Amino acid sequence: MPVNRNPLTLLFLLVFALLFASCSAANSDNASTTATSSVTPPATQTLTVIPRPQKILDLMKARGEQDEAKPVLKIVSPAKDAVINGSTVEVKLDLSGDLKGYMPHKDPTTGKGNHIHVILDNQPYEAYYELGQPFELRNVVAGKHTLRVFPSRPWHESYKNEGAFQMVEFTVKSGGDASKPTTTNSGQTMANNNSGSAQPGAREGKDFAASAAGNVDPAKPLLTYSRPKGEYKGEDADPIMIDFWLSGAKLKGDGGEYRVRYVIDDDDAKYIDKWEPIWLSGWISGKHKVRLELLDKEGKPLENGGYNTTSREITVVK
Ligand SMILES: [Cu+2]
Repeated sequence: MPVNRNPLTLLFLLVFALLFASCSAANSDNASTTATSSVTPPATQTLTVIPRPQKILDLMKARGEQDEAKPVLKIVSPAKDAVINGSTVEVKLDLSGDLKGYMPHKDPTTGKGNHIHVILDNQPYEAYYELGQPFELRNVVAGKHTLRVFPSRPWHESYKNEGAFQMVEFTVKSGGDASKPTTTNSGQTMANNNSGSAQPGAREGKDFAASAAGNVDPAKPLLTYSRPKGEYKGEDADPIMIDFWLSGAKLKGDGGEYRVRYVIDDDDAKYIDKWEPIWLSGWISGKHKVRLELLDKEGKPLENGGYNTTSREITVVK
């Protein structure tokens, strides 16, 4: 009784086989390996350094003189070596210098704008837009911390003039620990409880993961990792900019003796010899590791509190 069905099944199989054969035939045109299976080989990523994208050149043109500004940032709070009680640290900054119209502000329609990169210890930076109100570092654990700040553009490229970067060390006492015996009155407890959850429309701020200051010597060469970070989607994912702040060191191509080495995933190391952003094109979807290191004239990593070698994981969604 299955006799009747057989020709149909055979026909189906034949059509399927033909389809499959034509598929693998087409595939074998651009596949470099054996065409014995239809499994897609793992995609490899080849990154190339490309010039500053036209999109950014256009933005710069529309901004007028802003990109020639020489913004100077001062950390008003926390003061150098300040001791702060409680887990919320208010950051207040003073912006001065030759601004040429540069002013941090988030455009409510685009969600973009000039902003300050705020870095607690060696964590990924947070963006701070409205300097009229303090920025809150929330949930900061007890101990010694560093804060680093520098002005940035809407596309996250930092200003690299003298005075743009500032770093302070401060200490948090009994930060973030709600189980600590409270010797103060209920007002103190209220304040603690409120600090964790910001009311909508309130101050800019961020809950921070537990971290501690590196043993940094501000007089020694210091590389501050800025970009890339987080997730890159669609047209933002190609190219992706690498950008960092450099203090107390000049790179080879700028008349100094230092180099910056970067390693993406497990690729060969590449070098940056001029202090400017680079744009890398050719990212494939998925998670990637980006490592930035400052090297001395012997080509060895220059240690400074652990900050001069920084790895970040980013996600590319195409
Ligand atoms: Cu930014």
